[in-house]
Amino acid sequence: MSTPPSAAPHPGPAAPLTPPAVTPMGWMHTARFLTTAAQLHHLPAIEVPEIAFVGRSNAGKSTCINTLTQQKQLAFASKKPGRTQHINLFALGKQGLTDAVLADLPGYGYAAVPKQDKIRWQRVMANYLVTRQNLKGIVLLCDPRLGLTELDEVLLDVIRPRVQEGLKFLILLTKSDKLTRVEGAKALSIARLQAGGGEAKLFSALKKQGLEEVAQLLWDWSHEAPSAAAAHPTAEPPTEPDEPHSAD
Ligand SMILES: Nc1nc2c(ncn2[C@@H]2O[C@H](COP(=O)(O)OP(=O)(O)OP(=O)(O)O)[C@@H](O)[C@H]2O)c(=O)[nH]1
Ligand SMILES: [Mg+2]
Repeated sequence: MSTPPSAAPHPGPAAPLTPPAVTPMGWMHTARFLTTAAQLHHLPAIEVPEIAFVGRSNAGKSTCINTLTQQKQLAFASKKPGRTQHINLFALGKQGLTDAVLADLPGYGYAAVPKQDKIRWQRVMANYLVTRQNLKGIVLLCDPRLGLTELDEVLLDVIRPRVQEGLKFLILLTKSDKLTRVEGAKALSIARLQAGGGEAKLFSALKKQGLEEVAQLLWDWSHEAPSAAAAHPTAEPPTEPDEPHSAD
């Protein structure tokens, strides 16, 4: 596991303790808006690792990004599902030294979205997940009270080949403040089985549960030596998925 660099790499025995120049949480806090795109070809080609936040509408993707970056309104979070309708990119790292990018993707499964828009977004998302060259990791956010839905399973099928080739993957069970300790432990053990080659964690924006762990994980993903397999997807873009089911 890589660790953040220290401000004083070789302090002598008498040197005062110096806090690290960059902690995963400090790194997260450097996030700033980079760009927004309604279509895949509008996304800029980027060299640095990109980490995508995906999941059902209302799962808590934008809130998670705001919590991780310790910024109230970096990503648009809302009680109204379907708030995020573009792919929004946020740069991490000191100004001029961007070393990773977070991508907030529109949620799926929201019943009130017109059918044509649903189909279009499913296609954009699937193409993004399969073809995005610098995609290093995927965080699939899931409300554990609902569990993984059919559309989450479709997404898992789409990304499985890339996960097998080294793409990082985390199922993040959001809103864990709504669960008892026992319910949380049960949801976590189920998600760990479903995560295949990936990991699963509990997260609460409200209680800040899992915050530092997730920040550390994303740091590690972004700073490990590049994997040739993950950087060069071999799969063709998928064909249009089936019509999605409505959300409850
Ligand atoms: N109790 C609780 N509520 C949360 C938590 N995270 C998010 N929420 C709430 O869930 C709702 C949806 O959050 P968003 O972050 O907008 O969800 P999203 O996944 O970005 O939704 P779309 O943009 O529609 O895909 C908001 O009302 C949030 O306040 C959490 O950890 N605990
Ligand atoms: Mg959102």
